[in-house]
This record gives sequence, C-alpha cells and structure tokens, in this order.
Amino acid sequence: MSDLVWQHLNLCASGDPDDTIVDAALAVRDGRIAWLGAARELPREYSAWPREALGGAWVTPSLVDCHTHLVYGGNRADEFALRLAGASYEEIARRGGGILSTVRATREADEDALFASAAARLEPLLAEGVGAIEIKSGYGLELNAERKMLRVARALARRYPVSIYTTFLGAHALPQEYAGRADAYIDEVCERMLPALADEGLVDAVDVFCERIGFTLAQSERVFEAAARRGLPVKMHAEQLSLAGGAALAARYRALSADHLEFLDEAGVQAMKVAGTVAVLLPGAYYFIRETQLPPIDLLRRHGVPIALATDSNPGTSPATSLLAMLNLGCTLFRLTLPEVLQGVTCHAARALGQSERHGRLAPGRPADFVVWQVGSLAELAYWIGRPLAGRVVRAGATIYRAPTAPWLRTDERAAFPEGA
Ligand code: DI6
Ligand code: FE
Repeated sequence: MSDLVWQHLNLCASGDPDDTIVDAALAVRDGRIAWLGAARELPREYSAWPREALGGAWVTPSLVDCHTHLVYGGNRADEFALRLAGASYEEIARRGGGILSTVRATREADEDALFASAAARLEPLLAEGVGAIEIKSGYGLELNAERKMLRVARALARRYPVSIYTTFLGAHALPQEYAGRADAYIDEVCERMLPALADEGLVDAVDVFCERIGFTLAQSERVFEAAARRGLPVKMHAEQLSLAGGAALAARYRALSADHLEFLDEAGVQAMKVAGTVAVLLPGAYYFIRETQLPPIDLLRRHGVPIALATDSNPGTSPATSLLAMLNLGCTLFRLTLPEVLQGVTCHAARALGQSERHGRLAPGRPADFVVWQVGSLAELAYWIGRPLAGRVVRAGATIYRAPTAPWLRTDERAAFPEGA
C-alpha cells in the first residue's frame, strides 16, 4: 500500500479530548502510522508524500465495543410489547419468554440465518466507526449451539473489515434440561464445552453471569479455573441486579473486565483497581430495564479504575445497535464526562479486551484505524442522539466506509415514480 499524509484535520489520538492536536497531520505507510503531530512540524521526509485533506474534520481512533451479545436468533420485541401492556417478567417467562426464548430461537436457527441477523446489527455499528467488537456466545447453552454462535462471530470477522473478539459465555443461564441441576451444567461447561471450543480456536476469553438469577460465586470460580487451565483471560457480568461479590472474585482471577456493576461496593472497586480490571458500564441495559441503582461512578473515579462503555447489544435488556448512543446515555444517566465516555469507547474499551496494543489509540507504529467525524467539536459525539456522524472510516490506511451523500430522491424528481409505489 502506498504512502499518504492525511492533513487539515484535528486529532484526538488517545481518545482523551484534553489531549488533542488542532491542525494535525497523520503520515501512513503500509497501513500503519509512520508519524503524527502538528502539521507545521511534519518532518521533511514526509513532505513529498501524496496528501489527502480532510477539511478541518475531527479524527479519533476507531471505536471499540467491548461487550456485546450480537449473535442470536429472533428478537424479543413481542415480549417488550407484552411488558408495555402490563405483563410481568415472571408471566412472560412462564409463557416461555425471556432469555430461554432466545435460546430456543438460537438453537433453531442455522448459521446462515444467525449470520444474516447479526450482520444487520453489526453494519450500523461499523458505519459509526466501530473497528473492534467483542461478541459473546451464551444463547446456545449446549455444545453445538454455542459452537454455532462462535463460528458465526468468526465468519463475521472474515466478511467485514472489523476485529472481532469472541467470548465463551456458556454460563449465561441455566438451560431448561438442567433445571435444578446448575452444578451439573457447570460441569458440562467446564469439562466439555470450554475445552472443545477452545481447542477449535473459537474462544478468546471466558465470561460468567454471576447473579442470583445466574450462577453463584462458587460456580463462577469453577468456570474461571477452567479458563485459567486453558490460559484464557476472563471477564464477568457482575453486580448487575444485586451485590454478589463477583467483581472481587473476578479481580482475584485478574479479569480483563467486570461489567454492569450497578451494585458494586467499595471493596470490589479496590480489588478491581489492584488487579487492573476495567469497569465496563452498560447504560443501554440500565436504561432499558429502567434500573434506578446507579453504578458507583465516584468510587471508580476516586480509586482510578478505568471505565469503559459498551452497547451490551442483546435481545432482552439492550436492543442497541449504536455505540454513540451509549455516549449520550453514559453522560445523561451516569453523569460521565466527555473525556470519560470518549476514553470509555477507545483506549479503556481496548484494555477491557486485552487489546491495548492493537486498538483504541493512534500512535506511530500502530495500525491506521481511525474515524473522520462530520462534527465541529468532539462534544457532538456524545450530544446527538441517533444521528450518523462518521464521514469516513479508515482501517489500516484504507477507507472502508464513506457516509452516503445525498441519497434522497429530490422532491422534484418524484414524479418519475407513481404515487404509492
Ligand atoms: N445480563 C443481561 O442483562 C442480559 N444477560 C446478562 O448476562 C440479559 C440477556 C437476555 O435477557 O437475553
Ligand atoms: Fe451482557
């Protein structure tokens, strides 16, 4: 690939808006950043390279969505409608709804159908500049169906210009066939499913839903032990609905992240700080289930725990296909600051995936993965709700997405089409 200097841009290279360069230049060679800095300081060796001017646009690293359940069968819009009409969660569950209805739909779907529905959720994320995304299993809950989900995640990575990191979440819920036998299911997860899927190269990390309605601390620890035996990093859905002590356990296993955390206490925050575990906050789920317990943001700040933000895209509690919308929710619902939410979807999110070296920051030697934003200031990234803002998405130096310009038929051209057609 040829050399190129990108210029006439404002650069936020680290995701921290307090650390920006106005009128910057970016020299890219073979898909990697050769140099970045103030345009007036561009070294002579790059001055003869071809140029591409960006008209004063803001540039950030590509975004990272570090917690999603993007691959699943069906959706739960009908259940949402039932809830709006007054049905309780229990009633819906008794009618075969809830998470187990997604398990049923996922088991029934073939790989092509799962691929198509996940692709339809992935594409809007990519069009907003997501360059790396985590995808969890956890709606199969038996070996073949978990394998199918993870294979689809890998297939998406082959089809789309995005880095996809897979997480095995076999311990997401108890499948019906194991009702009353949670320990036996954890045996299956640890002794059969995880080893088989890891051997097939389908697992980058391991996650557990540690909760009253999920798995106990002891069961979660067994899953972490099984992951450790395979040398796989762990993460945890922790303290979402109650304080169970999961975050402290996750910290003991040097978890990459503990996620949700609404009910996290100070002891858990301290343990995460010591272990370097990232706090992944999921404002979409908080909003959608109308949670009122706020995550302990001030404690996380006071102890210096890195905060990331993700969509948690899933059919039950966060049917979200926009990471930018999470910036707005993070600011409005959690009172996070602009630097916090921007770092939360760049450098800190990359760290939550164990991929700090690869994603979330622009620096010499690193891949030229960045977004050219159609905004006048970085604050607009967290300000607009639902407005497409990425003008261009660049991966390894190549433009992989351009916002469509003037896609609308003009009113005066409409006569060409019969009314109602
Ligand atoms: N926490 C959640 O909120 C979701 N999973 C999890 O571990 C719920 C998933 C669903 O309802 O489908
Ligand atoms: Fe989740």
